[in-house]
Amino acid sequence: MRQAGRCLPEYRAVRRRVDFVSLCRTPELAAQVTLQPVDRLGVDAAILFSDILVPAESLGLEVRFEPGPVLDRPVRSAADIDRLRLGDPREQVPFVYETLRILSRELAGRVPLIGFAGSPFTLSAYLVEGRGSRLFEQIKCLLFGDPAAAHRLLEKVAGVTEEYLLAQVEAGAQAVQLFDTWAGLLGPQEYREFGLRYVRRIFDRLRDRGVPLIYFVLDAAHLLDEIRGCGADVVGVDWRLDLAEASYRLGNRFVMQGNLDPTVLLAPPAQIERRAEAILARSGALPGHVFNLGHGVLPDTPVEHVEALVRFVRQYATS
Ligand code: 1CP
Repeated sequence: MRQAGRCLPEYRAVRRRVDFVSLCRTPELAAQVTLQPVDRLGVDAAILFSDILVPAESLGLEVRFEPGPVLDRPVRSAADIDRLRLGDPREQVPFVYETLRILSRELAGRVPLIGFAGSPFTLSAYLVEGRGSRLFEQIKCLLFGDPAAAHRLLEKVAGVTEEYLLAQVEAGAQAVQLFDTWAGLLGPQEYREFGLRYVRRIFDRLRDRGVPLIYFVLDAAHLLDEIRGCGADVVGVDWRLDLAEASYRLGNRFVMQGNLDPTVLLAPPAQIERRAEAILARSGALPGHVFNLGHGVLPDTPVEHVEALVRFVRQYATS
């Protein structure tokens, strides 16, 4: 459950002392907050504490967080794209790998450790827009206005992302997840051209590393035929889709991850259990199921509600 830490008082206590970027860059602290949701909530996996914008540093870009990512100098022109350098993330963001090494030691197999990155399209959407956006018009202007330059950008971002993830596996990540949060803004044809092919390339490169490959796409209903060819082992979707129907449309060849609406966690526990049960009751027909939220935990979520959900899912799974 990504960003689960944000609803924890112990995470907020750490954040009162250090800003988000310093937290990501300080391996002992990043490892500490990675473990908080595992210890407090009893979830089945630990997800590296970092952000999808962290590897932007490997391309020579500066990012601030307020709390969402902001680039004061976004990538807008063909010249900006050609200026991006292709650094080795092991040298540019060594703290990510140190955090993973500390975590593999401390977890010692207690729960699997998941590394992650943004997809080339989703990361590029932030690099070009300069911040979060509802429609991400700037990246779309680039795709439609200068497709050749867009491909040069996606190519560079995919190259850095590939290395970034390979090095995470070398440092101890036991599964990797690619977040394609904004792919749903594309139509199927544009997704095939600017999204899917770079995702596929990354998963192809990681396949022989022997770790499960997870692909999360928000708002994916119109892209399922394409996503079938993504090359991952697990596909995560949000609550807008029925898991069994999504699995069928994906050819029943993926373990499915998801897909409780995180807003449900604001309702009383009895209602949370009702909604979670509806998902679990249908999961028997799936090739495999990783119960999760359909998107990140909302910051105002009461911790007791998340605890109640984890207890309920665990009980259901063993009953
Ligand atoms: O559990 C964890 O905390 C793991 C670490 C994690 C992950 C996996 C963070 C920490 N961010 C992410 C991924 C991420 N970051 C995504 C993909 C998520 C998904 O689709 O499920 C995206 C789109 C981002 C970009 C981002 N960073 C946002 C989104 C808002 C926007 O403006 O578009 C935000 C709020 C951030 C900052 C951030 N990242 C992570 C945290 C805990 C925070 C909040 C910082 C704070 O207030 O402490």
